[in-house]
Amino acid sequence: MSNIPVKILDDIADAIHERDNIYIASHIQPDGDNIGSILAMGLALLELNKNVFVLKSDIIPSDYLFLPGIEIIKEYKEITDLDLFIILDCSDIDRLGINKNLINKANFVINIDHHVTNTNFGGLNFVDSKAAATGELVFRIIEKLNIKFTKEIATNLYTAISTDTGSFKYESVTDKTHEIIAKLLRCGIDHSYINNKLYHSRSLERTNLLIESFLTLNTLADNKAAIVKVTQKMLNRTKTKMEDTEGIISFVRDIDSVEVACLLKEIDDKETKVSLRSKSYIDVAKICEPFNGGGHIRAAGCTIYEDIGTSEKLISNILTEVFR
Ligand SMILES: [Mn+2]
Repeated sequence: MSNIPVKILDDIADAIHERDNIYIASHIQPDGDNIGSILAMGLALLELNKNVFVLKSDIIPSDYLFLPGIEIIKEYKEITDLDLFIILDCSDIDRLGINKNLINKANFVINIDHHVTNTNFGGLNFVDSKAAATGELVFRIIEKLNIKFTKEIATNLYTAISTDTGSFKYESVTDKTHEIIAKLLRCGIDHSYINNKLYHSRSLERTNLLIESFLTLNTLADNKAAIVKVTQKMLNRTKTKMEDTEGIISFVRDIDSVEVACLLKEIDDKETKVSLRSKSYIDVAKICEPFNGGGHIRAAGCTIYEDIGTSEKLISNILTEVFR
């Protein structure tokens, strides 16, 4: 996290104080930073007695259903007085999914994010690519607004930061990250319970999917790159859903020789989702660029509109080139 100019925090605080009907949303295919950040922000603004609407843009993975306040994430049929739209952890408008059109209805938009690829689409843009998680930026805003960090808010922020840093292991983690976490621990959160919920709760079905996917493990470039696949057939056999692939890719990256891990997900016979992770020196966001994807240096993704076999060949060729 870089040193944050005081002005942006003041401007955001002013914008929030001036407005009453506040909508909050994040990207499709939600992860822990997304859900933890919108919940923390939503719960904090409720403390200010604002009319707060936390918008659902996609299915919430079951891992996060334990989060306090999860019931405030809802779909709203009719949205009229949109004084302020706060968008969190979302690099561009398209990633808002069904909530994308609300951008035009909103009187004012605040964009808070840490993706390098953020398009600065807001009236106010608080974009810090050095932040390890959007949760760190939400922490700063809640602190600026002088809102008490309740146990519920702190649990959501801990989840946001922990999940986006691989449990504080990634190089994006700074001394400031740990200072924030220390403050959250002082709010009385049960971090052992949170960690059990987040990282030690894999169902047997999901474990079977992990095993099946690893049977497809393919390495290239002197084992510096590794690819695993998940097909619709595997999901059927193991009685799982595509969101149950969450976490598989980190097992691929854990292989000692691997710098780039790749997970290919068969959406249908003309669509493959690609997730990429790197360990220490390859910029995987760059690899996704030709396919209109993006993300972070160490975690990125894209969609290839080909069958999974063809997609594997395309990605394999690029990875071979990258390590040549
Ligand atoms: Mn994030």
